[in-house]
Amino acid sequence: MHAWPASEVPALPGKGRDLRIHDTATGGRVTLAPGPVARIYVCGITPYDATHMGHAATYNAFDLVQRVWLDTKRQVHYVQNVTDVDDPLLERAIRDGIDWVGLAERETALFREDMTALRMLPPQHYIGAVEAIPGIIPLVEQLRDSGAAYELEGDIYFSVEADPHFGQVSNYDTQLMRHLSAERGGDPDRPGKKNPLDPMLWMAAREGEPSWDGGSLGPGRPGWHIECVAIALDHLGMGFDVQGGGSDLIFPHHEMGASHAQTLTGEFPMAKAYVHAGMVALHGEKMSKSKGNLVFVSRLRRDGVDPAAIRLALLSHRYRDDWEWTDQVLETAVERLGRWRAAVSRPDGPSADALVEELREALSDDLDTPTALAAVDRWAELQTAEGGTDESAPGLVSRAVDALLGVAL
Ligand code: 5CA
Ligand code: ZN
Repeated sequence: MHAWPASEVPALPGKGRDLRIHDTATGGRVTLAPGPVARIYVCGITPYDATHMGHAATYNAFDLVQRVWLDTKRQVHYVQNVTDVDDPLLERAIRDGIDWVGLAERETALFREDMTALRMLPPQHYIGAVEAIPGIIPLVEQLRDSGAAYELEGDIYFSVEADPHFGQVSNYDTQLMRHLSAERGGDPDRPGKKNPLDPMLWMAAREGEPSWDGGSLGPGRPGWHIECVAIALDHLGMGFDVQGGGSDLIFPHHEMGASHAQTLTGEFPMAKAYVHAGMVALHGEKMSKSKGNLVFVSRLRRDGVDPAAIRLALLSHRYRDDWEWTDQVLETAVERLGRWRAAVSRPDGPSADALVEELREALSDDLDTPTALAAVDRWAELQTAEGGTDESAPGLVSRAVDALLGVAL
């Protein structure tokens, strides 16, 4: 699949700091020191509805990870998937009486537009589940042939016992894992499974549902976790730097994905850090396509809201926190954007060298965006109150805010 156009990332004087980030697996901060090419996989959308603020907040967090790496003069190898065949997508297509392929294409196209408008850097590899199927089949065969997977009425399940490190991404207890498995696409109560938590790798063809020739697996379609593993291993290999997504992906998705990959390769860990963004809520409940309590990026754009203000609204919260979207969050961002734009539109101003370092320090400190915004606020206030004589300052602030925060002033 094609991704979306990249906005330019201005180069800043000096060099950024290495990223210290919270790793779910170890439960603490890790300092990431990637090689010259940092590798990141971020779970993409299931395209059955438009991009909402929760999605945008999560992609914003991983965009910042890349901007910090780029500022350390590294290259970034970024891979993202599109879950363009899965139960929720098929169910929505049936509910609306439309073709599931058309639905996925339409919503993926809208996602690309939203990401472009928000200045999110595009992945180098943007891969759909459907196009990944030829690479998924041999992995499932390998797991089955090595005894790490088994058949149940034509479906193929991964045996969580095959991975000695199973459980080390989420560190959740069995009861919680079982509960979340039932809630998030698993089937812990299905009779005949070796372990209730075992996830499906290959689902045998169902009447009225799309299916693909799976060779020795028989006709069917892939499970959710193996989709991301096949794409990540194909394009990044083991031991990549960051596996990213929202906190609702910790279990089962990222736990199972890590176990699949570790069992397939015999290597550990799949990712050096498992990074998870908090959940954005609306009216007290997690924004979710299934509940329908949504604020869409595209709707705000249609209503004339500047995408830079949407981005500032996302940045005003720390990525790991759960937070609530309100009109006030957006109003504050619109107002801040106005102040910043006025401040950089002058021909000169107070020196911005210290500000660049403050931004670097805040972002390298587990993406502390509230502190980063407060630093720009202070420079803008000083500009308004006293001004300054540094002719390079307004341009430097614009470039730094663009390069490090993805906001075009
Ligand atoms: N296709 C899978 C990942 S392989 C999927 O989870 N798709 S999704 O469309 O449901 O979500 C896309 C991304 O947005 C995921 O990282 C998910 O964790 C994140 N996300 C979904 N809802 C919210 C929310 N309310 N707040 C923050 N992030 C969210
Ligand atoms: Zn995924």
